[in-house]
Amino acid sequence: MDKVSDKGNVAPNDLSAFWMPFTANRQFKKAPRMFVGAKDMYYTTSDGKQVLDGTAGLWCVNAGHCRPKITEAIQKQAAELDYAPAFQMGHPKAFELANRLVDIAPKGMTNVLFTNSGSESVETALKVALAYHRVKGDGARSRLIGRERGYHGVNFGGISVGGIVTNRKMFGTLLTGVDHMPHTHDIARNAFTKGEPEHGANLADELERIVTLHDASTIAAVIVEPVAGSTGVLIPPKGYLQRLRNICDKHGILLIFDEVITGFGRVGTPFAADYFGVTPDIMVTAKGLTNGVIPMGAVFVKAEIHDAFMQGPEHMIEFFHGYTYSGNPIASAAGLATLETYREEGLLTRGAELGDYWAEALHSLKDAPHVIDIRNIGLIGAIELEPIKGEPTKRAFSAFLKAYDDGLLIRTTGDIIALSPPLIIEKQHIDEIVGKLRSVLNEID
Ligand code: PXG
Ligand code: PLP
Repeated sequence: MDKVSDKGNVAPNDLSAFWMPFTANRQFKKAPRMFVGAKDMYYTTSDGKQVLDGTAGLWCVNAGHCRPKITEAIQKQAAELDYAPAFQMGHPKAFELANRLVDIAPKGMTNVLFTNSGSESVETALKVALAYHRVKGDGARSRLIGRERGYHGVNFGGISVGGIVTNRKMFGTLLTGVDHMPHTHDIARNAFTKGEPEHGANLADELERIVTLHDASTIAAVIVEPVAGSTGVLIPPKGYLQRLRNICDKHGILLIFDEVITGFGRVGTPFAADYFGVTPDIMVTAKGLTNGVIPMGAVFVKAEIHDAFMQGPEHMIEFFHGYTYSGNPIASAAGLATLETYREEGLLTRGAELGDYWAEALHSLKDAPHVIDIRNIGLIGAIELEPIKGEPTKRAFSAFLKAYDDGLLIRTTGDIIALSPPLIIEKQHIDEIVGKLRSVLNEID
């Protein structure tokens, strides 16, 4: 294949070898979209264009791009201690990062396991939940409950509890002993709601139905995204998460929040658990932990869970799980510098300050062509489009391509446009996003 661009000196000249993730490979390779640089709110393309980042990369660059403190921390760490074995050895920054994370975590979450991605964090959380019941002598609790339209990464545990048919159907029987609750998306009753929708808290009672079917003594954990991101920003109905918490408490079931997207300020509080006032037993994070710059995830657990494992002879490994790169020094340094940047700039609560402006701006698109719903929470937004008859996803994908041409990066899933800009966003960028979206919606079929 031909060289992509004469100007972009880092653009590769052969695109065939890289089998790209979650990408229409053939379409992309015919008309590639390449980023070669980034600063704060903008990307630079290989043909020298500026593109406003409406999605914080993939929901991860919460502090904006190429932030000096993070860059310097990575450079320094790479020169000082590049790698330390993760098993039976340590290095100070991993411990320091775990402490700083516990400082900002919901009260009661006292321990952290490190991973390298959201998908690995999910697998880790599910394994902790299953093993916790075992160490407590309650090993019959082996069922896992997820939810329709849930996204929990792409590994086997995650797609088993996940609720996206395209991510599941190719891969056989998956984990057994998994059930799914219904999703909470209800446009008929909740369209154009700002923040949490009124209708649907009763859907949490479906968990009671599942408990009645299998008996609580067989159920280990329930995993949900507090706000489902990947399947198009599904905001929980008022009272729904509290109801899930109550049912889990009643039956001794662990509640896992997958905060890979909602963590680190996305909804205007450090974690969605803070926003909704509901604390899970286990909390799954990644993405914003290192501002997306170095792969890293973290799984938070309550003291009771951690402490349950700390028994038996002291020379014995307490939990047979971990990754070569758990708490990697450079990732740990990036995480510390990221948390420092969030703290200095108040980014973990900036979504609350800007949330109203963001909501009004997005909802001003209510009368634009094709729009059937708009929803928002913190600095997340979604615009749902009427699908073209017989050609689902096509309209939103055209919007994505048109927006990119116009200098705006959006994400689409199905016929939903999802927005999640870096938390350093200013009002003028919000106006730019909405202005560009209006012209995109006016122009697409
Ligand atoms: N859980 C949740 C809730 C996520 O959103 C993962 C787990 C998996 O994380 P990793 O790091 O393994 O990708 C995610 C990731 C999108 C999009 O645009 C969403 C994700 C990733 C890429 C794109 O919807 N979410
Ligand atoms: N496969 C093989 C052959 C390995 O030796 C290892 C780790 O030692 C793994 C997979 C797991 O790799 P990671 O620890 O990076 O997840």
